Amino acid sequence: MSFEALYPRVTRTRRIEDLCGVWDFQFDPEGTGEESGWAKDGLPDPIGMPVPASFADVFTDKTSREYTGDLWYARRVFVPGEWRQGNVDLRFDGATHRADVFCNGQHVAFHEGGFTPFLAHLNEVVRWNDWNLVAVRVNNELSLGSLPCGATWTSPAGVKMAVPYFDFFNYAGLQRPVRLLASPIERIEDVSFVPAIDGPVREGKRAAAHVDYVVSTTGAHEVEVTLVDQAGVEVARSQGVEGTLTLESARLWDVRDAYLYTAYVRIVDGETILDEWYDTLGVRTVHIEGHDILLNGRPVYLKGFGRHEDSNVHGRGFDPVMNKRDFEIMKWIGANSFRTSHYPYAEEQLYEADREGFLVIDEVAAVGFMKSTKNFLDAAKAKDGKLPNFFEDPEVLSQTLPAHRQALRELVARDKNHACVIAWSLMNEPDTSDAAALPYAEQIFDLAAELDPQGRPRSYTNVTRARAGVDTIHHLADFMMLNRYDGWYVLGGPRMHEAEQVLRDEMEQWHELEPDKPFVFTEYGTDTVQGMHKLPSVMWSEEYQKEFYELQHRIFDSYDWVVGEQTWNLCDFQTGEGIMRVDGNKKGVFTRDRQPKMIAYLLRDRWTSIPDCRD
Ligand code: GCB
Repeated sequence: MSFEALYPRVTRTRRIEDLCGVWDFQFDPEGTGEESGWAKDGLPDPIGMPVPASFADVFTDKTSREYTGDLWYARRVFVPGEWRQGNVDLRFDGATHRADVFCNGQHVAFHEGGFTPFLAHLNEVVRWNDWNLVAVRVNNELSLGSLPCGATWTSPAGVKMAVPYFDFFNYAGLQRPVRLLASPIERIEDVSFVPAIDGPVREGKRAAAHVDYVVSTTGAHEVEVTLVDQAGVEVARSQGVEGTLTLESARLWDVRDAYLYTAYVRIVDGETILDEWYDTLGVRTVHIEGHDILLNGRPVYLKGFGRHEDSNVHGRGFDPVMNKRDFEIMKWIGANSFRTSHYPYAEEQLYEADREGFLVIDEVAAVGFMKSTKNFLDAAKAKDGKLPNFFEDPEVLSQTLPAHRQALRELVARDKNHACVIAWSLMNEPDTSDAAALPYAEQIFDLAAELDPQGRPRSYTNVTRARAGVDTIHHLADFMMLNRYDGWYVLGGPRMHEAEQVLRDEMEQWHELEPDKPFVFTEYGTDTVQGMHKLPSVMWSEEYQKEFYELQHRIFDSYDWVVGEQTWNLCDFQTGEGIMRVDGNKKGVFTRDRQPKMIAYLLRDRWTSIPDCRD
C-alpha cells in the first residue's frame, strides 16, 4: 500500500475505470471471512450495497445500523490487457476506518484512517484482459489508535458496539469513490507548488508572482511543467524536477473571487511524453501578521461554518449533490469559509472551494482527545473523583500519537497544493487543561511545519474546559481558534445574559496572554428545533438561537483581533443516541435537509454587510 497524494486524472498517459456502483456486501461478526475463503471465492451470502455510501442508514434494523466489526465488500473487476505495460492500481478515496484489500485472494493493501486516499497495487496478482475478484475487508472499530478516537465495547453476548468519544455518528464503509487507475511505470509520484507574490497588487487582482515547484518521479527522465490560464493560453514553463514558474502579471486567487490556472506536469524523453498529470492552481499567499490573517497581503475576516459530511440515508457517503447544495447555501448566506470539522473532507469539496474562493481550515481527524465529554458516552471512569487527563494515558503516546502523525502526513500530502486551504487544524478540542498535553502537541505542531511546503498557519480548537489561564499549549498556535458555548452548555436558559460577561472576561484574559495573535471563533451555537417558537424564548426555540447569536456577535464586534466567526454547525447532523441529542445534533443554521432556520436570515444580513477583506 502507498498513500496517494495525486488526484486521479485521465491524461495522455493515464486511464481511469470508475468502480462506483453496487458491490456485494456482508457483515463478518466472527471475523472469520478470510479463513473461510471470502477473499478468494467471494462473499457466501451477500446483499447489494452502493459504493460510495455509509452502510448504516440504508438498513431498517438497528443491529445492522449499529454494526461494529469487520464487513466485506466484493466485486469482479475487468482489467484490460493493454494496461499490462504500466502500473495498475486500485484507488480508494476513503475506506472508514481501515481496510484490507485482496485481489484474486491475494492480500494487496492495508490502510489505516478513513478519510485519506490510498492505492492497492495489482500488477503482480492481476489476470490481464480478464475478470478479477476484488474483495475489501473494512473495519469500523474505534480505539485510542483510531482517528477519530473512541473505544469498542463487547456485550456479554459478544456483540461489539462503537463508543465514540465524539459527537457524530460513527458512519463507515467505502464512503468515497473507488477507481481503477492505469499509469506508466515511470510516473509522477508527487508534486508541490509554492506560490509567492513579487510586487504590488494592482486593482486588487494582479501582481508579478512566481510559483516554485518540486516534482518527484520514479525515473530519471526530464520533467517539464507548464502553466496555462483559464483561456487555455500557456503563461509559464520550466524544466527540471525543481523549478520556478514566473508570471509577470498573475491573476491572483482571492476570497470569493477565485482564479485558477492549470499546471501540466510531464515526464518527457525528447518529443515523447512518458507521463502526464495536471492540477488546478491558485496563485495566492497566506500569512499571519500581528492579529491579522493576510490573504495576498490583505486582512481577511472569516465568515462561515464548522460542517459535517452528513446527509439523510447517505450518511457520510460521498454525495456531490449535497456538497453542491452546501456551497450554494453558504454562498446565499454570505459565508466565505469553513472548517473541515472533524476529518478531511472528500477531495472534490476542496476543488469546489478552490473554484468558489472559499477559505478552508483543514482538520485532521484528531477528535475525541478528552476523557468523558458531556453526553458522549463516558470515555473513562473517574479515579478518586478526578478524571485522568487524556494525555496522561500511556496508550495515547504509544497508539494515538503514531496514528495522528500518519494521518497528518497523509492530509498534508493530499491537500498541500489547494489554494483554498489557508490553515491546518491539528486537533479538535484536545484536553489541554493539563501540561501533559504539551509534549504531544509540540510533536504535532513541529510535524505540520515540516510537512507543509507552503508553511501555512497551524492551530487547534480550544475547548471551554481549557479557557484562558488554563490551556497549556496556546503558545504553539499561529492563531487561536475558540469553540465556545457560553449561553448554552454554560449559563444556558434564563442565565444566558450572565454569559456575556463571562466570555468578555475570558477574551480580555486571552488578549493579555496572546496580544499578537488573531482569534477566530470556530464553534458557537445552540441546539434548535426548526419551527419551535417561544416568546419569551426557551432553550431549543428559534428565538433562543437568535438571542444567543446576537450576544456572541456583540462580543466578536468589540475586538478587532477577532478575525473570524464560524458557527456550529452549517446543518443539523446525525450523532449517536443520547439524552442530549434528539435524533442528532440540532445546532444547524440549516436543517439536515438544507432548509433555513430563522437564524439563517440574521446571519445573512450580518455577513452580507461584513466585507471579506478589511483594507
Ligand atoms: C463541540 C465539538 C463538536 C460538537 C459540539 C456540540 O465542542 O467540537 O463536535 O458537536 O461541541 O454541539 O456540542
